Order: sequence, then structure tokens, then C-alpha cells
Amino acid sequence: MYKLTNEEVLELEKEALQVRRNVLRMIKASKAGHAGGALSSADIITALYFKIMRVDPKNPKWPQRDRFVLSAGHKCLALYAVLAEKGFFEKEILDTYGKLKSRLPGHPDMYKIPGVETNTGALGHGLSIAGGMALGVRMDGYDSKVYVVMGDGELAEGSNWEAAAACSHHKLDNILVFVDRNRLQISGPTVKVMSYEPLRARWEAFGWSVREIDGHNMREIVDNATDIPFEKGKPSLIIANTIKSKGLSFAEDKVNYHYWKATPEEIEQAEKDLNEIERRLANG
Ligand SMILES: Cc1ncc(C[n+]2csc(CCOP(=O)(O)OP(=O)(O)O)c2C)c(N)n1
Ligand SMILES: [Mg+2]
Repeated sequence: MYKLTNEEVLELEKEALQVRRNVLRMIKASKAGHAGGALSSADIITALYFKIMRVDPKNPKWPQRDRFVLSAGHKCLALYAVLAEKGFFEKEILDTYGKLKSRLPGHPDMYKIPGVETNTGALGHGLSIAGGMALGVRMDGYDSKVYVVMGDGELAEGSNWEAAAACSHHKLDNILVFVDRNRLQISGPTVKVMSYEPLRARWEAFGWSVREIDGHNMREIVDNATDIPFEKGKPSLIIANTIKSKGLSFAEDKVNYHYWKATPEEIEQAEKDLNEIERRLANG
């Protein structure tokens, strides 16, 4: 387990703010995008790339690297924002989001931009791919880990549960899944659209070791994500309680910002909201 100092917590929070600014930069370029789920998972993905994962932006295919699979591919604004911040590609590319021939499509494409490990977007496939990666690196004798972010609405895809059983069967204790539990999906609250409660008990019944955290708390994210496997021989899963559109005062926890068609007034307000976070962080 890695314990962050207070300075490191602040540093990560500042990185996450910059990541949110990058998300807004892409929304400004395209006037629309899947902002809600990107902003609920932004803190987790920032912590993974800046404190937890072993990756090298200069050598993105390094065999011994850790892998990241964004199973809920529509959250890709967060992934692009982090990859740009980490130096996988130039930030100017963010301004092409939503434009014809952009290297940043509406769902991640591993053939277009370095750092994207696999194509996702059709929900329910990331865990199968990640399980294969975890098995593969183990067979190659690497101590690499595989990190996954799934949506809570995504869990309604039945294929996830085959993958969950397979990861447990193969004792893949080098895999860590975050469920971005913002309690909303595209068309409403997850419990109303298709309930998978009790979430924790279901994953445990599939042989996973489960913890629950505040998915916006850097200390809780890093403490737990650097403590895997939670149990030897079992895959690990974190239920991360989050808020959809976290950081935008007018959009937090609102289902209609799943796909944000941004008005100029909203963009102005979003900039004010992020400036306010910056002011708070500057005061320590
Ligand atoms: C197989 C499949 N079915 C439907 C969709 C359409 N879709 C895109 S996002 C989404 C909701 C996902 O909800 P959740 O996993 O909770 O992610 P969040 O909206 O919270 O980011 C749906 C149904 C899809 N991308 N793939
Ligand atoms: Mg959700």
C-alpha cells in the first residue's frame, strides 16, 4: 500500500483539475460530448496514470507496462485528457475532438492514438479483454497489472458476468476493476433501468475481493489501488462511489448531461466552476 503525503494529495488534485480543463477544452472544440461519465471517473483515471500505473509515454508498447482498459468507452474524454496530460500525445490534438478525421474519436481507438490499449465503446467487452491481458502477462512472466474502469450501468451487459467468472476461475489476482458507481446511466438511475444491487454481494459471489470507496478521494483511491491483490488468488474490485459530471455545478448528478450539448452560457459557467476549484486548491 502506498500512503500519499498531504503534498502528493494536493498535487494529484491539481492534476485532476487540469484533466477536467482538458475535458472542457474538447467539449469547447466539438460543442458536445459524453462529459458526465468522463467527469465521474476523472479522479480515478488521473490517480491511476499519475501515481499507480507503471507506464512510459515515450515507450507506450513497453511489454512490462501496466495496462489500462476503459471498458465504458464513452468516458473517453477522461482518458484522452489524462493521456495528453501525461505526454502520450500533444495537447493541441485535444482541439480536434469531434472534428472530421480527428485522432480522438467518440470512443477510443488503439490504432489512432498512443496509450489506448484497446478499442471499446460497445459496453460489456472490456472485462473480457482485460482478463485476457491479465492472463497473457502472467504467462509471459511479467508482474504487470491490469486496471479497468467500468460503468455501473454497463454491468447490465451479461457478457461482464461471464468475464467475471473467468477472471475468478483463472485466479487473476493481477487485475483491478473500478466500478464508477455514479448511479446513473444513459436513460436514468441504474436501479430503475436495470438493477444489479446488491452490487458488492454479487461480485463477491463471483469470487472477487471487493472494497468500497469515495471515488473522488485521492487518498482512498491510491491507498486501495496500490494494495492489490486484496486477497491472494482473487481478482480485486473497487466500488467507487462517484458523482456524474463532478465539478460542474449545473450538471452534477443530472442524467441529461450524460451527453452534454454545451451552450455558450454553460461553457462559461463550467470555466467559472473550474476556476473556483483552482482557487480552493491554491489555498491548500
Ligand atoms: C452494448 C451497448 N449498448 C448500449 C450502449 C449505449 N450506451 C452508451 S453509454 C450508456 C450508459 C452507460 O451507463 P454507465 O455504465 O453507468 O456509464 P455512465 O453513463 O455513468 O458514464 C449506454 C447504454 C453502448 N454503448 N453499448
Ligand atoms: Mg453510471
